[in-house]
Amino acid sequence: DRKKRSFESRTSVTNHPLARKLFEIMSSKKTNLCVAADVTTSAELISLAEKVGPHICLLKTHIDILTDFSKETVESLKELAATHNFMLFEDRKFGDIGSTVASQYSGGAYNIVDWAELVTVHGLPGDGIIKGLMSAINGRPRGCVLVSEMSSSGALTSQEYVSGCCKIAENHTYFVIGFVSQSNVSSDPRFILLTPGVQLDKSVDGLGQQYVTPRAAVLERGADIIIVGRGIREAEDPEAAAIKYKEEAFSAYLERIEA
Ligand code: BMP
Repeated sequence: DRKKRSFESRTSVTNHPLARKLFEIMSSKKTNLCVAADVTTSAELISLAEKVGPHICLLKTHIDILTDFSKETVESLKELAATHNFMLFEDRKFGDIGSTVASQYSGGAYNIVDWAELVTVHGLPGDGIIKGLMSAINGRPRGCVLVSEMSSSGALTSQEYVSGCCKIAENHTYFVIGFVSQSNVSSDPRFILLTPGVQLDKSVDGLGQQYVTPRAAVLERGADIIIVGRGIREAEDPEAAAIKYKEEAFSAYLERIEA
């Protein structure tokens, strides 16, 4: 059962190199925190990554909200990721036919495949989307996380949709390393569950977002990794906040595997 196993022990059950890398980072850095770096300038993005870098396993970006994106932005991010041992995770939420996503992944202004080891993908189009993305990786180690459920109120992700996403993942384990989810969508220890909508002092944001605490995400919803944006970014001291969220989420994880 996924929820009962340590990240370390799950390293050996997956054959995806990036899932292994992520498990190793989580075990060695003792962190299952992903920061959502939803800022609008490269300077803010780099500064946030410097502050939270030592405390995270993943830095999640929405690269298209930057007003000043450049190649230097991703070069700096790659350097920080290497220095602090975290991975770059572009939350692109690809959602189109295979042929289109292949161009979106490897082309345009962002050339996402070049710098983001992991990306998010919707299961909605069916598994052609996986084949399309795979056609653009050119031998590089890359992977994706399927968005199986969403944190926003009124999300249309039914049980049937979730099980469809699980089938896609099971059939494409050489590319899919896990799920964005709000519940225990899979007990397969190979898959990593990432849960957004996590904040300590708020329950909603007025635009549909719904929050749970790090403990609830890990212990009640089955999250392996918590994704935190504004709870950290808008804190007076983002580094201190990152440490707090990291400790809460990692101790909940230890509690879960020891129970
Ligand atoms: P915040 O913690 O500030 O609410 O940010 C949450 C982040 O997680 C955002 O970057 C959002 O795009 C992402 N996200 C989410 O909130 N819910 C989902 O179901 C899937 C997401 O990727």
